[in-house]
Amino acid sequence: HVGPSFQPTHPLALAPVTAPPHSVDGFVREFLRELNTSAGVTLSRSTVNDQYLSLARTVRHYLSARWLENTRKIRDTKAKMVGYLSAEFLLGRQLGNALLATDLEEIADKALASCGIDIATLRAQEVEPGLGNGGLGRLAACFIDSLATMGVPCIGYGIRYEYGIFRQTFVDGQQVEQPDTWLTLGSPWEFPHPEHAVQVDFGGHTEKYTDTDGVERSRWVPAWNVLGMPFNYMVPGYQNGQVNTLRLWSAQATKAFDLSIFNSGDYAEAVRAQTFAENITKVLYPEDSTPQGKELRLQQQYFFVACSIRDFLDRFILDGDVRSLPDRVIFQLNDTHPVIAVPELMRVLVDIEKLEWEEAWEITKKCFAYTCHTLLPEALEVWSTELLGRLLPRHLEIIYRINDEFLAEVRAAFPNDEMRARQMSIIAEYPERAVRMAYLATVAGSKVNGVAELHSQLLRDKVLHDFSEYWPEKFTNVTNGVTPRRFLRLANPGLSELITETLGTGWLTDLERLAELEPYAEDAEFRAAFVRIKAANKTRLRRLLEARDEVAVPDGHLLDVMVKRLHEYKRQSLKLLHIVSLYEQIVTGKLSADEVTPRTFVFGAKAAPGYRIAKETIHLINSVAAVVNRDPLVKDVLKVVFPSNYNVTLAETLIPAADLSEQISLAGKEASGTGNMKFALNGALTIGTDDGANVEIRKLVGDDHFFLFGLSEPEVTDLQTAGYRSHEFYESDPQLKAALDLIASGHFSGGDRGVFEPLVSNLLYDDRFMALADFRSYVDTQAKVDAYYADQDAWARSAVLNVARSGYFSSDRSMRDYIDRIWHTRPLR
Ligand code: GL4
Repeated sequence: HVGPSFQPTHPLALAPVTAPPHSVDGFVREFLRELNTSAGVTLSRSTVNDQYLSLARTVRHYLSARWLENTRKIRDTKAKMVGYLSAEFLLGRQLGNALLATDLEEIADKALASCGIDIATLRAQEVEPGLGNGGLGRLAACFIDSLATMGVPCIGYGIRYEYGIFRQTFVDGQQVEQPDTWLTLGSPWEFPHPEHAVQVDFGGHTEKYTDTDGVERSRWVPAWNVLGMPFNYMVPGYQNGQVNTLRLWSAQATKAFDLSIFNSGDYAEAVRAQTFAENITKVLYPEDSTPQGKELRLQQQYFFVACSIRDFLDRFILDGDVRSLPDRVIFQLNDTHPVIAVPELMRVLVDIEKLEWEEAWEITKKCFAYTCHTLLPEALEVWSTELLGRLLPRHLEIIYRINDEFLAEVRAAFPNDEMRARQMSIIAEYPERAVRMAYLATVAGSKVNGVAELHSQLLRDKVLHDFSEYWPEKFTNVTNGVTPRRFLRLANPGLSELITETLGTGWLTDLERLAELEPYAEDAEFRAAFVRIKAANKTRLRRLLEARDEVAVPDGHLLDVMVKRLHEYKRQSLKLLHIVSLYEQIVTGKLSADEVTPRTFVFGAKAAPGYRIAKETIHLINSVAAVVNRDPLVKDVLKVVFPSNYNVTLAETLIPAADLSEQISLAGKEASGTGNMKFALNGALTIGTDDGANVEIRKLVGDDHFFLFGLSEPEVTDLQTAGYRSHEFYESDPQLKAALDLIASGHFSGGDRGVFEPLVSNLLYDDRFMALADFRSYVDTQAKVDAYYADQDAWARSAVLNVARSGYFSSDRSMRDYIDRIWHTRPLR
């Protein structure tokens, strides 16, 4: 179904398309043509949306020639590719990145200005594709940006959710979720390819049969199917003429499916069937670090990997030699969501391509590698065999056989150790019989990696201990990174310009060169320039929040920012206790307002819609904000700001303005964090625990420029073993007691003690994430922050050093590590 290849006769058709001229006039012409022919309007009658769509399509034209060329080259040279399988790609807005990649920023500015249009208005029109929850999805987007920039062939495979992460609003301080209708005003960045639709089967049963060669085989007799429709997105490298592909799948009803029902005359039933099929990619599960366990979720997972594997074979293995697959691709499993790809590839190789099981298994093991992104035991995905067997009966059979053979190996290696075999089984028996997807990924993957040094160590020591003992060489670490194109160059043009003035060009694709800024930390003039940029970024943020949320951010405050998903382990409540405590001390006269450093506390966080405590925490933050912000006693020193709907777009304005980055998870719980890197790179100082990548940030920027606090991971484990009673911390620390009591008293809930009672009780009698145990250390360290901030010069020095020493956290470096340790792929050319 790729379509006939034919010999074009027109000379123009022989050469690939060329990009429009890189000039203001060329750009204007192209833009007006788009406006007239695609949008079908004249400039004078066009809306902002018409103009935005036409601008996006114009920029697209500059990329497509390179894209087609790149894809052809990958096919012709049979280069080994990375197949990045991810249920989430949290891309953020595309326009700015595309303009940067094509070096069209100035030209587009001038071109639009000459048409009487302010490009900023059009940029603001773009709705970001929120096809992810948080760090995991954003990481995937950073990785594909880096691979394109490094010229490494990669195809990202994922899901084109019709509704991405919900739009968060607050009603009376409580989170209300609204659908994210990101597609309604047009989606100029995607190329749909209905002719490449792939059929995906579900349900039914398996049966044994004797094949024509006399071999006894299993086959799947599915009960229903849907179509996977691909939408391509260009992934441009930074000014290098490389463009990779992101292919997202959308579910549609198959013709055969509804036609038969139509023929039977049941129109309503036919339409219902269509809706049923399309439901598969309707909505992103707004769950982060907690698996949903819902049937539709498994359907999504199988749907996109089945499409992707079929697609890869059809498009890149043109000679049909599936044995060459390991030379052509390594599929990276972004957490366990795509792990059903393992039995799917086995099924394709054994049932369809008729390879022997052993050979198929050897191929499969070479084609996959697995990244684990969490340590929370409750976040590790398991699928009940009941559900899996019902939806994917053949896959369950295959998983059983993989497990049988694996356990036979384990038993041979450790005779008389049945306990070990049971612990390592891919099939869990309690509380129900279920497939442990992380174990399946570990058994099948050529490599298993964690996402920061501490996390990888804990994976080896705890979560996957038996496996790391059995296959020590399988385990490795790759510390996460972030793309400096989006999170420094686009988000912080002022700082980027200062860096370029100081170091020349080239640093943006070689971020370790930021180290050359070190000496400038001692340069008063450079520091002054840095401080001016920070102030300008704060002004930019102030204007945005005023327009976006109608909140006023005071001038001259220390800007303290905590932005990330709302989760107990991340401990927004610890931050909140600090604020309440300061407030309580000031209003009771224990602390004089002019003793505290004026601060604005900014939160940004979405809670999973079904996560009660998280939603109550949001309510409490908003309620504290309401009281604190209107109390004249703290008017000039404390302000709490919680803009709703934190997303990539808001992050791009918030992070460059921050002075202090809050990375305060309980040690051992945050696998890596990536926001922590973005803040450091933009010159915020971190207050943080020894957790995730904080450990590496602190090592690199130095203890003098990082505010460490709290229990270490081994201390957490010890305290847990000894028996943690949060109540004791409450009883023994009057400051903590006063803060909690104030919340419990109903002070922030109009006198109603019931509203936040569950939250307070949870902290007092459970406190799984030891917020109370770390309170003392946290507030003492915050006092050090205040004192240090009083010395503006010292603070600026530290901020500059944070920038200079964060080059390691470029996702380009992460990609090099994946290539060296896991993928062994090479750049094109
Ligand atoms: C996460 C981790 O929680 C986060 O620490 C990490 O930075 C990110 C990318 O590796 O992956 N895991 C899940 S689940 N969601 C995340 O954001």
